Amino acid sequence: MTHPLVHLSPAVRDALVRGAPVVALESTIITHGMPWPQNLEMARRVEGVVREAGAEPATVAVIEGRLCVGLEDAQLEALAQQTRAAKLSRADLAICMAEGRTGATTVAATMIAARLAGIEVFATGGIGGVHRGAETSFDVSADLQELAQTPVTVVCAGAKAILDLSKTLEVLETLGVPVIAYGQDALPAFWSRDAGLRAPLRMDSAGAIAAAQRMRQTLGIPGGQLVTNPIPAEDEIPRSTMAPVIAQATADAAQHGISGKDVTPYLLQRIYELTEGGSLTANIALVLANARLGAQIAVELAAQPA
Ligand code: PSU
Ligand code: MN
Repeated sequence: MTHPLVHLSPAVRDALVRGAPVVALESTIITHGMPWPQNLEMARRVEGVVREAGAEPATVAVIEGRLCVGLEDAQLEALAQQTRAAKLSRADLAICMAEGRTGATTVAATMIAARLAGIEVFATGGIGGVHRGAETSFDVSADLQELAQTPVTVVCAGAKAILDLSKTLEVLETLGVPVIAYGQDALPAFWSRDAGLRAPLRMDSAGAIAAAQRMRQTLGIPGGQLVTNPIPAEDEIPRSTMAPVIAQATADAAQHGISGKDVTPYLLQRIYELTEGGSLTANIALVLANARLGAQIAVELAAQPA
């Protein structure tokens, strides 16, 4: 079930062999999404939350060419301190491995690794999507294509509010990706619970999400599901507070000529500065909530074998 080139940690291997629930976790959020040392603290707490909810966490990264699914704590710590880890999406994964380098996986690359390992659920903060101004920049994240192809349910807090959320929804619809709001009608917008847009689909339980994934599999429809889980109310930053901050960060990125893979990390860092750390506190809270829901879905999937 697991591809021979995937290096499983002993705990993840044991869980997969037993058919126990496993949740994949990405690492770009550690190396390119949050500053040291909060990134390490977040990564450890996320793993703890997954375990508490009855599943095994499997953080994914390429370490000296090895595609690792499940990291030991020392590996997690070393990665969190890496300042030169590459940001790996679908386009870069194989090259990083072939050259024996170290890199952190984005949503797209983590989905690929999860599929190769036989893991069906993945929890993160926010996915990439269609950037503002994409009509001229053509900046559309490879995460969207991956959701259309790779059969993994991804739990996030909505597409990051730095994106053009309406265009992101349109592309996901074109690609046939179900976008499910968890427990509410509105699409969540990462730091805020409501993007001001209605989500295409709504589901209210982990069991229903798991059953939908099984049905998709039975019908032979490729690709995954996107579950958007609103940030807990007590941790949210209202949309009206974030709007000018995002506008400022976006303008700064344009002024500095930031493009390609650097756009998302630049915006997240700039928003962290502009909110004096407030965006990071919210970001950590929403990742923890997503890890919990991801684990609940993994538990349901394990109880509903294919
Ligand atoms: N959300 C965050 N922090 C991040 C990312 C998302 O809060 O660092 C990362 C994810 O790994 C996502 C990637 O897959 O940004 C998208 O990058 P791009 O827009 O270049 O595809
Ligand atoms: Mn991009």
